[in-house]
Amino acid sequence: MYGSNEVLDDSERTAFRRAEKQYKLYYESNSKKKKQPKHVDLSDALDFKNILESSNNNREIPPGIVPLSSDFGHPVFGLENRPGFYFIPGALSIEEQCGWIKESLISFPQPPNRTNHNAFYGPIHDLFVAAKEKKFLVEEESSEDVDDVKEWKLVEEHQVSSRGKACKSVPASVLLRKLRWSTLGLQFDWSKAGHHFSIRNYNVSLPHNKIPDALSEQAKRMAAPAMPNGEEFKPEAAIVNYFGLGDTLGGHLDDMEKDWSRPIVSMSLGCKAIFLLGGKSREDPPLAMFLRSGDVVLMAGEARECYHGVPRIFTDKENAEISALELQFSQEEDYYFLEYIKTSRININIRQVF
Ligand SMILES: O=C(O)CCC(=O)C(=O)O
Repeated sequence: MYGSNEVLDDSERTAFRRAEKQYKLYYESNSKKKKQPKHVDLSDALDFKNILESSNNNREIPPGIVPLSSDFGHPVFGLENRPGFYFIPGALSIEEQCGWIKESLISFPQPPNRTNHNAFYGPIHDLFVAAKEKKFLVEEESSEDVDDVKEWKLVEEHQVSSRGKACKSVPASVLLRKLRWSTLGLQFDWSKAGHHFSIRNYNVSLPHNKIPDALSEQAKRMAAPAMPNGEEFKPEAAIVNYFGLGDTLGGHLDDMEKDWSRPIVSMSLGCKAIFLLGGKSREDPPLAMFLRSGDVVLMAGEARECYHGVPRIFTDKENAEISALELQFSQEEDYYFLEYIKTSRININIRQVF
């Protein structure tokens, strides 16, 4: 997935790329004051919150949107020309959203789960707590008999200066900000990703824990509208994507799982985003839609062959739409979660691999 983002052959010429550029965050170049984001026309983006409201009030809904009758307990919408795509607006309660945000910051990035920081720093334990406690990750003096093996260790702030100027260090809070992904369950190997003929796949020999039971149960419940009657979704792997201001997820396919009839269950948390759902070719103009905290998207069957990505997240007060989350976190008096999520979005996508 991340490998395919890097493929720049079709640069700006495809319809998908043009849509990404349309929604991406750019700043006004001649703004004398504080950096001003360029205005983006959002009028074409599908808004399932409005669509749900219209549907609940028997008002007309946009053409091509299909309310799906189900005994699921939440309204579910499909798209006429994208069979296998399901949108469940507001599927997660505010408590569930807060719970998954906390897990995504505290326990999901814990080893043996891997994160984008592994390649450089090796496994880091308790990054969120370390950031909260203003700790630093410092490079250990390499022992003489082990060439080129660098070890990094979390230490208190006051211990950094005592190590001398030559000692490399980075605040844990910076690493938390730069956390871009963590992988749960079967580990995805993107070590070879990043070039055209990348050999990226699940690597079953990498040490891993099972998907946590509670996440597995949540995913099974959410997957139901896309599952054949009587069959149960088997969560085996998950990727947690963390987005800060300006972060994007380029158009890609998730094609490493064996059975594409099984859905990918994708949960949105935190700041609102624009999701682009294209077709089977990057030349197909994608549909843009808002993803809010608590929304769940399922992609199964034909929809698994469709390019998709996230060109924008909104962190400003007006557009982020996280007031319910802010209220919940402020009641819990854990301001560090609140501070993080105010300018972030988290996506957890859960997959059946085999
Ligand atoms: O962030 C999202 O909502 C989409 C995530 C996604 O497309 C993926 O991880 O494959």
